[in-house]
Amino acid sequence: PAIKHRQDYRPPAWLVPNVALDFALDPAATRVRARLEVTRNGEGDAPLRLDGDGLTPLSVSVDGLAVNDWRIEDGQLVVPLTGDAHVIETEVAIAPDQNTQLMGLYSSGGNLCTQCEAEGFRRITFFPDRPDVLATYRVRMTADKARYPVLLANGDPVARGDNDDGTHWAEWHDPFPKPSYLFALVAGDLACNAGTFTTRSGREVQLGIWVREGDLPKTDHALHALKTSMAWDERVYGREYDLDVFNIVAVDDFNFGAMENKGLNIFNSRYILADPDTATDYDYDAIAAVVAHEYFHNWSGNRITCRDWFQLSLKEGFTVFRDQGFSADQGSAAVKRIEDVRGLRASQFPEDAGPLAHPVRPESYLEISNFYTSTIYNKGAELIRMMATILGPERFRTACDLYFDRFDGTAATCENFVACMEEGGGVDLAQFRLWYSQAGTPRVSASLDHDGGRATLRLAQQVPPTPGQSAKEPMVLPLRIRLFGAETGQPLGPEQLVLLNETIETIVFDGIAERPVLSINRGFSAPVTIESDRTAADLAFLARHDDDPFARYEAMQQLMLDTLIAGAVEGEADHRAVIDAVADTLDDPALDPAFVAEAVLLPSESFVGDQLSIVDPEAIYRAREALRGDLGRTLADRWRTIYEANSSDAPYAYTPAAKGARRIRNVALGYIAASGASDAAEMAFRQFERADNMTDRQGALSTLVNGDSDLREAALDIFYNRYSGNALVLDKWFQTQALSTRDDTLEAVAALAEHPSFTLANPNRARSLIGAFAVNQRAFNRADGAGYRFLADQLIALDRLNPQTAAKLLPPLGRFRRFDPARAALMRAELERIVATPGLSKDLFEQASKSLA
Ligand code: HT7
Ligand code: ZN
Repeated sequence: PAIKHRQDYRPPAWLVPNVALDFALDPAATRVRARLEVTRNGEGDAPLRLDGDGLTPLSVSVDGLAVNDWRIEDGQLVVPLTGDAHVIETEVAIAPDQNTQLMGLYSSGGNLCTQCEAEGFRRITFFPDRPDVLATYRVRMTADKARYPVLLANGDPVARGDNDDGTHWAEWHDPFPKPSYLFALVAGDLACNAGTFTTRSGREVQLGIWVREGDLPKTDHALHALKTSMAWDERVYGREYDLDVFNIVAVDDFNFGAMENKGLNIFNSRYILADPDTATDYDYDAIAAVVAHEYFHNWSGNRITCRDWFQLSLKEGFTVFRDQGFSADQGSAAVKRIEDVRGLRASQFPEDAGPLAHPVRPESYLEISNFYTSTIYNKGAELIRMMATILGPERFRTACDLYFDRFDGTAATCENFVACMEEGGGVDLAQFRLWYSQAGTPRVSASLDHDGGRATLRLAQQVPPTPGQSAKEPMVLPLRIRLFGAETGQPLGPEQLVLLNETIETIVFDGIAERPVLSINRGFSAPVTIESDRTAADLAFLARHDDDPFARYEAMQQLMLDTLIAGAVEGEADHRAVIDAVADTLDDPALDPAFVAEAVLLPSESFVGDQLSIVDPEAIYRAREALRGDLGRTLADRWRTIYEANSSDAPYAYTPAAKGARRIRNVALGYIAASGASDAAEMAFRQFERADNMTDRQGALSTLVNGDSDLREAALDIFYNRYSGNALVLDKWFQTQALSTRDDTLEAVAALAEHPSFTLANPNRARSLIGAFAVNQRAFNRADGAGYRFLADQLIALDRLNPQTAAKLLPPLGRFRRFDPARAALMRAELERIVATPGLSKDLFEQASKSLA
């Protein structure tokens, strides 16, 4: 298969200003007729090339006359054309019921829906399926009325009617030119939670959240989040919605979280449906964030789209940055930042340090679906955040306005965005652009000397080599820095923004009488790793005194990390500094419980492993369990007090205060269990039984599944029976077991893969068991290699159904360079087995072969 290179971009030879589509919908055989008005773009006599994937034309006509001088080349329909403007009509037949890849037009839960990003439209009809071909769409669809009473597409409804044969039809028109990846239609038996939103210029928008009738009571949170997002984008970015209709449809089978199709978002139902009995606080937060994300794409993605897929982070990085800002404004900004950084470190940092590392603007790809990565999304968002930090809020807003005004209605590039930041912000970002082209997480070493009233900070940066990029230039790293007096605990001067842009730099602070302690990368102002010479005492000091909540959290994490590494490497460690710092944090009445809950959580086993050149999963697990146990026992009274103080008989409320109480309470329960207390399982089971909400029920279940009490099986059975009709909650049942720390987790997971409720055909279910197991560091990396074999078997089976989902689950196998030779050989062998599998998709082939390279 052909590798695509960013440098090979050429403008399209033909444009398609207008397209009309006519669907005769049927799950077994849908007929699609397409009428394309095409115009030559520039000079030359290139034939018209229309992308197709698995399509065979039933007919082709040019300017109303059937032609037969067309040919199929690599799936493309090639039509010789003599003039500069023509009308091309094609007809194809497709089978949504057979579409297990969930790309193009497919069936989910008896309804028909589409997913076209990135290259799914070519599975529906022949078209120049590239994001820089913008067309207005007119869509007509006909379907059986009893089976598909609701017919939706992009834009505004134009007309509808009934036919004599039991079918009905609807026509939709989207006046905004859009790329094919934003096309959508839905035909189904759906109910609507309807609302309205009046834009700041006074236009009333009809909002609809479409779901199965029985799920209607679970849609209020999503509808509320949508309205809140619309108001937020007007207030914070000055962006108003532009159509009269905004519909969201929830489907159960979906490869991703959601899709921002113009005026018709299609969502994975897990990011729409919520009620206290079935959704956790985490789910509620995620629903609001994803609803906001997709809505914000209307400007950052739809009104301004990407010129080519190498520019994907233009829309995704910016939109993640926007949704992070939205979520921060809904509750605790500090906790949101901590969660985002934890997510970045859990997925993007390992990606950047492994065989699949790539720049935020990649140079090449085999399969674009493999590039919907944490680097494109989350590191991309960090790049925008750094530019916002460098510009400051007002100039950043001016620069965003410039970008939206200048590129509205076009397909733009990352370079266009940075140029607007430069022009609108009045700054030079020449060197900053390296963030788009250089992969790898920069490492900054920081050492602070103090001598005779002068503090000298020495900073050095290093960007590690990554595949295809052995030598790196120094980058611009915006580091928010402040010094604190070690005796007084007071800040020694204001915070400074240091733009580190050399390999080595020295910064001098004069008039520093007291020994200073360094607070650096406050708010995680740059997505880098800091290595400093701060002692355990310095870190403990910052954990108590730093006035930046993120830096306070970070100091605590570093202290914990150093202790865990010592424990893993040396077999034992002194836990006192961590225990004292945790005790002080628990005792500080000024702190928000939600923040405390984050601050007292130990770094994950995987994050500890990421700091070591060779990961010893057993040693890390033992060191972490030892520290958890010690914290649990030494602070036993505090955990119980916190547990009781944050218990309440009040009914579930999704408020910041109630969420914070549930969070700290469940963290306390975890420590009580870790202490080995004899009543821990009873406590957890009591919570499990009495809970009126999924946050507490799942929190209790997660504690129980790690143990061996009889109550474990009882709770799992109760949970399964209670929710056997609810797919999203059953996913939690599978996932919780796959994440268990027990020795027999692999055997349990293998048995669950044979469970009647398990299927690889549903991506949520596959991810909940297979995906969760593969990130369970100890269980997956069992010394006998059985975890690797299990994952490879599952991926090979899944690849036959859904290559995209299979490819997304492969990366844990590619981490073999970080493990001992015996494990590394076992992992490599499984990767080689995958690559050698006949009929492998290019999705899985690309991930596996790059992992081996
Ligand atoms: N822009 C959307 C990406 C997406 C996607 C990509 C590949 C395969 C299936 C997909 N479904 C949605 C989601 C987003 O970032 O908003
Ligand atoms: Zn997105």
